Amino acid sequence: MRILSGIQPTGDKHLGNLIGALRHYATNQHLGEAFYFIADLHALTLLPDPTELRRATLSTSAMVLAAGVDPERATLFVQSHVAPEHAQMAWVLQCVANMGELNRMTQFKDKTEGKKDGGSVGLFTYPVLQAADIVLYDADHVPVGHDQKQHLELSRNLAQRFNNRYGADTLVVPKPLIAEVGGRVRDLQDPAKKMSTSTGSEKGTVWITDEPAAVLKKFRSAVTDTGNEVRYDPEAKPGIANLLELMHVATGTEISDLEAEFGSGGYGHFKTAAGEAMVAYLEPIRERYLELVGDEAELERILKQGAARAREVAGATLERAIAKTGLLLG
Ligand code: AQP
Repeated sequence: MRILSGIQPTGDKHLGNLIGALRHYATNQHLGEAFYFIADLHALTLLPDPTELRRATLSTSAMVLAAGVDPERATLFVQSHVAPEHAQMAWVLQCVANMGELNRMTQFKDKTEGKKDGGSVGLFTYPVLQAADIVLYDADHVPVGHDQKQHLELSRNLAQRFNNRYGADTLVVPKPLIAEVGGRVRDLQDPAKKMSTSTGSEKGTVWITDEPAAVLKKFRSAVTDTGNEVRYDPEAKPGIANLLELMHVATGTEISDLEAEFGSGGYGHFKTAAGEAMVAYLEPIRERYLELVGDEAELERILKQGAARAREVAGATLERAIAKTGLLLG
């Protein structure tokens, strides 16, 4: 089994990133050969400040390691360290993709809403680069949050179309790995929305690096639903269901047992308990992160080692795919 997943260096990471993606990186590295990358080419689509992009690439690497990825077991690398392979594969897949299917990508629509210039071309073709990232590593499983389901479906379609045109089994067709619980962590102030770096509310977004007091405060002021019964009902009680899922991840206690414990005790008591559980869950990750982020030389060593392994695998796949297209290999 080959697993691949990427995360953008967009500054601090939130609970959605941790629970929807990062915590699975650590567990999935034991299921097969895992490749995890810091998606700085993707981050460039929003033209971040160059100094900040460099800083965030290292800090996000530290966060992936703090979440439990072992660089001796999994390959951790920065996407731009393998840029020639990713960009070439993306070009080949852009020629296979069509405008209609890219026009349907909801994330592009969300991110360009209200923008007079319609957003960058890179943002539009972002899902094709993502497909290239995946097929280059022959990844059959891609752990992501629910928000990436549509992009994964596109990756599958592009890989299949490439294979139909150029030869069966040239590219591995990937499958998403989405956890049933925690695949969509919601904004604590607006449970109708996902917790998000770019569109979330400050009070409703819990950063992994938040101080314990800030985490507790955000949980205590979480928007809940009408009524006062702590019951898991994502349709009727999305705020409470979100908190129950978060507490389940933080403690390992089954949601039904949490319902039994907190059912009639009132929302206030439950929110405080959920916040305290999250503080305890985040504390070791936060501590490890602070330790790692201060050691740039070690981070650079790990990333260099990862890039060498990534280049080896990506280069071989690219050669195999390009040879089928009729392009003359140099
Ligand atoms: N709310 C979420 N619940 C569960 N999973 C989530 N992910 C993101 N939000 C949630 C998962 O985190 C991984 C990394 O996402 P990314 O590289 O897109 O990182 P980002 O841009 O910093 O995170 P956001 O918040 O997703 O950015 P916006 O909303 O601004 O685009 C992915 O596997 C994703 O599914």
